[in-house]
This record gives sequence, C-alpha cells and structure tokens, in this order.
Amino acid sequence: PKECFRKDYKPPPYVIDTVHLTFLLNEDVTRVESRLHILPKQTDEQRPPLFLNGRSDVKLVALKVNGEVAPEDAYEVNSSGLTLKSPPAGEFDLEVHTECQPQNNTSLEGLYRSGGNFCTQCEAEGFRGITFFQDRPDVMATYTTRIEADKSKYPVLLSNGNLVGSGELDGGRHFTVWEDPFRKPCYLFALVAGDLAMKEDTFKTCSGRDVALRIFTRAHDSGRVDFAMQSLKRSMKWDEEVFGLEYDLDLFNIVAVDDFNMGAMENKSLNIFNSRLVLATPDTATDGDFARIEGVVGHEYFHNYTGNRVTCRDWFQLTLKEGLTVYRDQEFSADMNSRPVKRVEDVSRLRAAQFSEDNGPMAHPIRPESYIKMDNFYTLTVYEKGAEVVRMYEAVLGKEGFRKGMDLYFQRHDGQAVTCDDFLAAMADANGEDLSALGKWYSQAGTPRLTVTTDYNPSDKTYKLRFQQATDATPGQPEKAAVLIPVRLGLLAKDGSEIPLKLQGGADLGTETVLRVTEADQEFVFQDVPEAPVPSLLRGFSAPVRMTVEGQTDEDLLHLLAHDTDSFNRWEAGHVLAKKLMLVLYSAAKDSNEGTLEQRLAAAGGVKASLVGAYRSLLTDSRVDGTFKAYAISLPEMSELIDKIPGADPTLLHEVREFMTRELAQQLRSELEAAIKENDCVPGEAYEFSAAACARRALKNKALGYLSALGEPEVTEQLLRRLKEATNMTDEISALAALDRAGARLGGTASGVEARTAAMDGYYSKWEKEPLVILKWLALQAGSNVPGNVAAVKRLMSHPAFNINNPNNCYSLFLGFARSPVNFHAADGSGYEFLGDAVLAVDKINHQVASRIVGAFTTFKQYDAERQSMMRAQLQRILDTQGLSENVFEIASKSLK
Ligand code: B3K
Ligand code: ZN
Repeated sequence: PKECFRKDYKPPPYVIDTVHLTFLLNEDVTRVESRLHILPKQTDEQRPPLFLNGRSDVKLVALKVNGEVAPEDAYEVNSSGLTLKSPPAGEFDLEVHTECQPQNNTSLEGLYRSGGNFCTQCEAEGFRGITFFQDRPDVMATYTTRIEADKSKYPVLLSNGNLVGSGELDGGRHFTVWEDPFRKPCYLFALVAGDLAMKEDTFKTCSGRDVALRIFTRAHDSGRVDFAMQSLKRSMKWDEEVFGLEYDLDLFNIVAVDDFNMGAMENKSLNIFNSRLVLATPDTATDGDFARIEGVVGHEYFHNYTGNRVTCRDWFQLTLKEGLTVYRDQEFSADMNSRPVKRVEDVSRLRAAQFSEDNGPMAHPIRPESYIKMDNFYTLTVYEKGAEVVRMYEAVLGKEGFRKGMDLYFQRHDGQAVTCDDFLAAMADANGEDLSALGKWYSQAGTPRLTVTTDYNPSDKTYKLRFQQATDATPGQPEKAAVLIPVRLGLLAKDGSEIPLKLQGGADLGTETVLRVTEADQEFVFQDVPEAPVPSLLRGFSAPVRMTVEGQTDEDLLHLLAHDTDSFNRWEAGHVLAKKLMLVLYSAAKDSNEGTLEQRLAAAGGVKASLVGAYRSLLTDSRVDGTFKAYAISLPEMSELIDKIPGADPTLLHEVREFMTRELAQQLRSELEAAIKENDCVPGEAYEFSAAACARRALKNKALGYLSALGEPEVTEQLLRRLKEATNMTDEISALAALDRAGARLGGTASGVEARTAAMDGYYSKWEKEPLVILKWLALQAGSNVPGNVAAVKRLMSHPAFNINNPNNCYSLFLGFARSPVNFHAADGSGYEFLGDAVLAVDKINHQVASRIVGAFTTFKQYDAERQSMMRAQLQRILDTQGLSENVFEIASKSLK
C-alpha cells in the first residue's frame, strides 16, 4: 500500500471551476454524467497530464473533451483513476460518463443505499466512488446537480444548495435540479433520494432572513425529530451570538439514515446523520443521547464556517476544521447546559481514550505526517486533542483575543482551502502576539508530562513553582521539544480563601492567572504570599498534559476538594485521590497470593476513610449539581490508570475497581439511599431534558449503580421493579445495566443471573421493533462482565436483531465487547480470538468499520506478557490474511512495528 506524506504536498495542476452532475438513479445500474469546466494553472507548453481519481467500481462509459468523444489512446484508466494524457490548451470542458451499482456498495462510502434509499458519503475520499475527479479538498468548485429517479419510490430528491428546477419525466420518473452558489471541495457533495417524511421549521437570522429547516426521516420516525430541530435552531443562534456567524443559504436540510460509518456529515446545506444522532424521544433515548444529539447537530452546523466556507488545503490539516469545530461544539454544549459538567466529561474522555492513543503505536501529532488511508486518521487525537489545542489559544489570548483571531481568520480565508499555520497566523496577527511556541503542538505527538515542585519561603514570603516538562518518544519521533503549556492557577490559603497573585517584580494578577510555561525547566516566583498555600494548578484542565504535583498530600487534595473555586479542580482532587488509592490496592492485589482478593485488599487497608469522607461530603454538598456529584463519585476508568501500571492485568484491575465500588456502596449506603429517594421520579412527572432534571436522574442512577455492585437480592428486586416502571429510557437502561452488573457480581448464583436474563429478554420483546433501542441492548450484553460471556456474544451475531452490514450494530456488539475487561481480556484468549474473527468478517464488508474494530488491539503493550502475546498473535493473524483492506492493514501493521 502507498503511504502519503504531508511534505509531498503540491497544489493541483488544474482548477476545476464548475461541476455539472446528472444522476440517473436506478435499482440496477446508476449512471452519473459529470461535466467539468477546467482551467489550466500552467502555461500551455508546460501543461501536465490531468489525473482524476476514480475507484475501480466506477466504470467509465464515455469521455468527451470539449464536446468531442476522446479517442481511446488519449486517456488511460487504471484501478486508481483516469489520466487524460494531453489536455487541450487553455480552458476546456471535460465530460465523464460513468456507471456504478450503489446497491452493492457495502463500504457506505461514495453513493450507496440505506433502507431502500440512495445517499452519499464523500469525506474523506468517497467522491471518487461516484465519478472521476480531482478528489482533494483544495479543488473548490461550484456545483449544479440534476437527479432523476422513479417518482413513486424516490419522491424526495435532494442535493446541496438551492432547488432551482423540478419536473416530471416519462416512465413514472421525475427530476430535481440543485445549485450550490458556494465553492466547495467535493468531499462536501451530497445526494439523497428516497421515500422520506419531512418536518419543517424556520429560523430567522440576525439580519432578518428566513431559513427553512427540514429534517428528513423514514415515515415511522418522523415523530422523533423535535429535539434535533430545536438543537439546530439553538446552534444557529449561538453561532450568531458568540462568533457573529450567520447562516448563508435559505435552506438547511438534515437527513437521518440507518447505515452510516460515523456520526454525521456536514455536507453543505445537506447534513447526513446517523439516525441515532437525530431521533430521540424520552422513552427511546437517554439523557446522554439527547446531549450527544445536541452536540453533534451543533458540530455539523458549525462546520458551515469552520470546514465548509474555510476548508482544509489537504487532509493532513484535518484538525484545522475538526479540532476547531469540536472546540466550538463543546463551548455550545457548555453554554446550553452545565459548563463544569461538560468540562469534566470532555476531559475524562480525553484522558480515558486519547491519552492511550498518544501513548501507543498509533500515536500521531494532531496534524499527522503521513497516512495510508485517511479514514484511519479521524482520531481522538485529531478531534479531541485538536480541540484542546484550540482551547489553549483561548487560554493564552483570553476569550476576546480568541474572538479577534477568529474574525481575522474568516476575513482572510473565507472561500479558501488553508492550513493549520494559517490559523495560527490569524490568531497571532489579530493579537500582535508571537504564538510560534503553540505551533509545536501541531507537529509533536505524545502527551507531555508536567512535573510541578513547590517551595514556600516563610522568611521572604515567596512561593516558587518549578515546572519541568518532558514528552516520551513516540513512533518516528524519538526527540521531543518543549511546548507551550498554559497553566491556569490559583493559590488557596488554609482557611480556603484565595491568595492574591503577584509574580516577583510584576503587576497584581488578581486571584487567578495563566502562566505560560515554555521551557523544559522553568520557575515562577510569587511574592507577598502570607502562608504556605495549597496550589490549584491547571484549572479547567488548561492544557492536555499529565501533571504530577510533587509532595501533594491527601490533605492538600481534600482541601482543594472542599474549597477550590474552580469546579474542575474540585472534581479533579477527588479523582486524584481515588486514582492513588486504586493504584495502591491494585499493587496489593497483585503482589500477594494469600487469601481471597477481598481479604488481600482488606489487609491493604481497603478503601481509605479519606476517600469515603470526600465522597460523603460531595454527596451531601447542597451547592453541587447532581450530575457533577455523579461524576465526582465515579471511580476512574481503568484506561486512565493503565499507563501507571506497566504490564497491567485488566481483569484484576477491574476486580479492584469493583471491590472499591462495593466498599464505597456499603460505607455510603445511607447517603446513596437518600440520594435515590431525593432524586427519584415524581409519579406522573413528564420527562424534561434540562440540566436540573438530568442532574437528578444522573445522581439517582449513579447511586443505584453503586448499590447494584453489592449483588444483594433486595437491590435486584428493586432494580427489576424500576426497570418495569421506568418512564424514560435513561432510567430504563440504567436499571438494565445495574441488573447486568449485579448478575456479574453474583456469578454462578441463580437469582442474579436469572434476573439479568429475564430483564434482557423483557427489554428485547418490548423494543424489538426499534433498532436504535436494541443497539443499547446489544452493547450491554456484549460489554457484560458476566464471566464466560464470549459464547453468548457469539450467539448474538446470529440473533435476528443483529445485522453485520450495519455499522451501528457492529459498534455496539464488537466495540461493546472490547470494553469488557473480563471477557475481551479473558485469560484463555477466547475474547481476542472472537474479536480477531470479527475484524476479518467485517473487513469483507466494510473496511472503515473493520479498521475501527481492529483498533481494540492497538493498546496491547499496556497489558501483561501473556495477554500481549495473544493480542499480537491476533494482529499477526489478521495481517497474514489474504485480501486484507488497506485500512485494516495500516492499523495492524503500525501496531506491530
Ligand atoms: N467530517 C465528518 C467525518 C468524516 C469521516 C470520514 N471517514 C464528521 C464530522 O467530524 O463532523
Ligand atoms: Zn467534524
């Protein structure tokens, strides 16, 4: 397979100025006629051949240059595209007629069918599955699209831009014509044809224009789009208010499809969504689903400026649009709901998943240097770490400075395909700052470690903070430079008050400031510090680093937990406390074989009173929001600890976590029960997706989760009752998950297992007609820690509810399974074998989905020697398979390097 390098970038040799597409959609063969108006960039003497990308399943049926059929020796077609050997002098028209078979396209890239309808997915390089084209984002053209299809089967025919024509054709067919006035790269092209229901609303923009908003779904689902519609309107308003960005067309469409490789796609004015991110009613969607819908609807809408109007010059720049747009959707969600909760969620995700990516064989900078398949680089690093890098601009420049930079970015680059350097330059120039030190975050992979040493000098009342940073080597990057780390901080006095900050010889800084740490080893000295403070460092997680504060005691952490004005750091204090304890207990469990695990952990001191006390004070703190409480009493995810435990035994770590959960449940029983009572549903109360209502459900369900870990029959009974009586999906699925957990706890004993089985069966018969609701059921069973569950998961593959062609099904079942520390990591290797089989089976159908599943093996270096070798063996077996896709090849081969 061919690797593509960032350093090899060359501008395209030809400009494609306008594109006229005609789609003749049919059940068997679909014809696409494309007419391109092409402008040369070089002088006529130097003009090179014109290469157009095209997938091998696109069949060329005619080629015309300036209206004349091209002789056969004028061009060449191979499996990657078409070369026009000597294009005519000057401007010219090229007509390319092709045929394809969307009904056989299981890759779900290019033009394909889902649920009897036609739809497209072109990012990153899917347009070449539709027609021959310079398929790269720096070719920006205006598009006119004509669609013809059978009218009764496909009454709705959509593409980008404005509808400029429609009418009837012979043979029961009809057509529409769409014109998109904005130049765009081909990855933003979209087409939808089908029998779809539509819900409509309008949005009045800040300048008074009415925009028609339409959401298309299957008829059966049309009652479930209200929340997505409201989210869209809120996004449009927010972007006007916060960034001064007004929507630019009179129409905005969203289409929900069931078969979709990712979450959603920001095609110009025709967003296509995975139906799970559009459809929601209280009985079928959880609070988490509602929040994700709001966030993703916002995300795709915000791409209209950050991505579409200003796009990427090449795919290495992906974070230019994705990091920035994730930052924007995070801010949007923070403004719509609880800002502290949102930050805790985002940072948890980053640390639980992106940090391991950055620490593993696939580590890459947010702007990668090379790829074999671009689809493999839609990663947490490019997206989430990319958003953290954008957030660091904000930390350094302040909100206003950041906005100035955004304004200049749009002013300079509207309508262009640009680079991350252009973004940095706009931010720097708008603020008259040199931001080159931030630039290293684009080229350097790996998570920096920041070690902080503190020193208080009572005689001269100075307080010294020393910061040392280092980044571990990552594949291909043995040497690392120091990066700019903005450290937002405050200093707390013994009484919990905040100490005014003043750097030696500097101005008063108030009680919070952002230090710019740029050196490998750097000191800052504060003066007039009346007493030894407890520092609150990296507030709001102001940089994506792993920080260690030397000499930080449990008392310091408890002090922060009680008094910090920064809610993120209050949460963090409890989290660090829990992590420390979990590591101690894990070592105790690992190092001795005497007695049962329970006995060994108890002998090591069990769950310390300080943690119990911390959680108790949080649980009973009336100032704290319930969702925040729920997070504050959540034990760290295993993946967050695993980097601290070389050669970890994931099953044992899970058992330690479950032990801690049980201990906490026992010791906090009365507080947990009180929380359940106080936050329980009031009979007859209608579901509401509001921060307050979500907070009540979050805390109640967290508390129930704790109790379920005890595996007591009374709790099981309560959960069964709750499952039956639940009036919304949040409570229903929480009860089911808790029953599963209790079942796993009870292992062999009949009651827990029976209750679990009965609950799962009941849920299935209630929801079998709702595929999105069944996804949750698949994921829960697949990810269950009931010992020996592999066989049951295998059986699920032949359950009528499971369809291996559907990405959502694969993600629920296979990625759900990979999350089980007990069964994926089963000591006999059966879990690895099962997932290896899954990769190979799915790769025959859909390379992108297979590639995501094989990703579960890439963390193998974190585990003990036996598991490492079994995981490697699966990767090797996959690599040795004939006919493997480039997607899976890239992940598997890079993992084994
Ligand atoms: N831009 C798309 C992702 C496309 C992924 C292609 N394999 C969704 C988003 O980030 O908004
Ligand atoms: Zn995006």
